[in-house]
Amino acid sequence: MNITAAEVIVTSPDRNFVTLKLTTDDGLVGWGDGTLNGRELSVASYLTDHVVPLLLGRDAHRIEDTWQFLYRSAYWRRGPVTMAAIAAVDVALWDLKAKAAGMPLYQLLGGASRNGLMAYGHASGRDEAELFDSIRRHLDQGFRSIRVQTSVPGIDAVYGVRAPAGEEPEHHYEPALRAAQPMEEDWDTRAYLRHIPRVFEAVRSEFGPELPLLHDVHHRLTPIQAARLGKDLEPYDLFWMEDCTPAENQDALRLVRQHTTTPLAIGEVFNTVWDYQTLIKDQLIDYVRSAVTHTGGITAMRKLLDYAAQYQIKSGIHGPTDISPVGMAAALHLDLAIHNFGIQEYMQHGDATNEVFRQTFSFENGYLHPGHQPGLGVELDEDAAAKFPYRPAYLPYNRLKDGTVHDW
Ligand code: CS2
Ligand code: MG
Repeated sequence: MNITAAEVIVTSPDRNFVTLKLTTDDGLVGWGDGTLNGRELSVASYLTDHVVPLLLGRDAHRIEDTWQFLYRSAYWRRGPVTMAAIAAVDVALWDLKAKAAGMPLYQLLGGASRNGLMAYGHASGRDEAELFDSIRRHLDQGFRSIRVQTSVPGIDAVYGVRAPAGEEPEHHYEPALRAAQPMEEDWDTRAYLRHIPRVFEAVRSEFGPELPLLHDVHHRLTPIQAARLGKDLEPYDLFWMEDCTPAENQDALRLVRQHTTTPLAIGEVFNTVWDYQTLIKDQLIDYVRSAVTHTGGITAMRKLLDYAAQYQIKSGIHGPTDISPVGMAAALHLDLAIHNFGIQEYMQHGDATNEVFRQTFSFENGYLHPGHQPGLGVELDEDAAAKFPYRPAYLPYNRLKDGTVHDW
């Protein structure tokens, strides 16, 4: 099964996606996701200019060897662009191998370890009423676990808080602004730390003790501030507190850990197992948040999650809309096969994205399943993709009241 063609497709149905298409001499086609939100074209170039020429003529069955070849031969290891490009190749090769075997990919990873994958959805609101409505809408859609983000009095624009249904179609909420410049938001840590525990107190008293609740801090706190928030949230029994400090300093989590029993999740901006070395070995976290798409694909994620399993640390694979349905399907197959599955993020894609990426995964009663088609179960419709050309888009960023750029 030799690779005869490799092509990079950039399309922007609801947002930008970078997809690798591999074709073999058996006539099979495999798909891989290399989308890096706000920096998409760098991965497209890395693939087209530097990886595609190396793939032609290679045996598509040699997944591990291809991974090691791309990782080690480049000399320049790690980094989001490199690892997203390697992920695109790796996932496309797994798609091909599973199609050649005539099996859904999870079968090649050891078979199903469970019947379905508990997913969490994103509820948010500018005030309590909007937030409660959003939580109810998610419960009606079947979600059994909910991430809670709200506006904060004293802060004008908080990332992750969408306009209510009616003002903005829920499925079309996209955090990256399609514009030539990133949008500026503001930030006030003391206002945030005062407000968030009150929000969770209100949500618990309205929705009861059972509902798993999650919260994303988006890397905005110092270790001692994160420790305080974790402590203040303990009465509300969170499923996790995500990305509480900037991700570069693994030791920051040690201080947080010493002060709170609120479970910790981190890693959506990580690229390799090395970013987790201390966090996992010293048991400073509870959930691994990496995306298959940003961490070198299934080959690398499997090893990372097996390492985490030795320390009772579970998966919480990143699944925002900037992961394409191809990257999402890769996550679902891996989730189904591993023993230490924790939860899967599921932020539904818009209609245009679903038109470009034909999918077989299902969401029923709060549980995702990758489906039973051979391979990943996602096929890109190239005619549909061609209708949506690339448009520059940037994530917002934030500044303190005095104008200082603050941590994401
Ligand atoms: C978020 C993401 O899903 C999450 O947990 O942190 O929305 C994240 O901001 C984006 O994926 C960035 O591209
Ligand atoms: Mg996050």
